[in-house]
Amino acid sequence: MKRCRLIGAACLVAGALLPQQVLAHATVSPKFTTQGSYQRLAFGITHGCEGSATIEVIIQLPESIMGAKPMPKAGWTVETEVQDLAQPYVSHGKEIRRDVRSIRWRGKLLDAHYDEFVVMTKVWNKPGPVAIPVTQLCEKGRMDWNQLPDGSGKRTEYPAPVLEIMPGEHKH
Ligand SMILES: [Cu+2]
Repeated sequence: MKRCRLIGAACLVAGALLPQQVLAHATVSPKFTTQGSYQRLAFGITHGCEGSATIEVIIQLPESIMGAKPMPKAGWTVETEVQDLAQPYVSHGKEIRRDVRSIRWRGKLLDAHYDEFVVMTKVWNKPGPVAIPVTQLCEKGRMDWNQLPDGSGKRTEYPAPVLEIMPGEHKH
């Protein structure tokens, strides 16, 4: 650390970036929401595949994330995939039997840049953690952010972003 101070600003920057690069991976923001609420989710891509630019971002939505609508993004195409639900639900008085299960953006994000992919959703009326796997395809290579903690307390290499649904009142 003393040596760092002597080297100055460049060292401070490196020190600040390093842990974040190790920990950040693919992220979801916010990390907490309330059961039954409408929630904007922003998925962050913090780096490419070992330096290679990201060209596709695919988000897999579990059934606890309902009525997903991706926000269009300049420079990127977006596609949604709809599937039959195991558990239909009622929204605005209508039974919903099929819902968006994956969203795919195609474009280009350099390793040196950061970007966010935004989805409007409604979370189901039940508290608990929800893992939302993200796949990142690069010009060279891919990364599947789909690992869940194994309970050992060890850090996983490719953790899935996790949204924590908290108990509480929801208003419509
Ligand atoms: Cu990472």
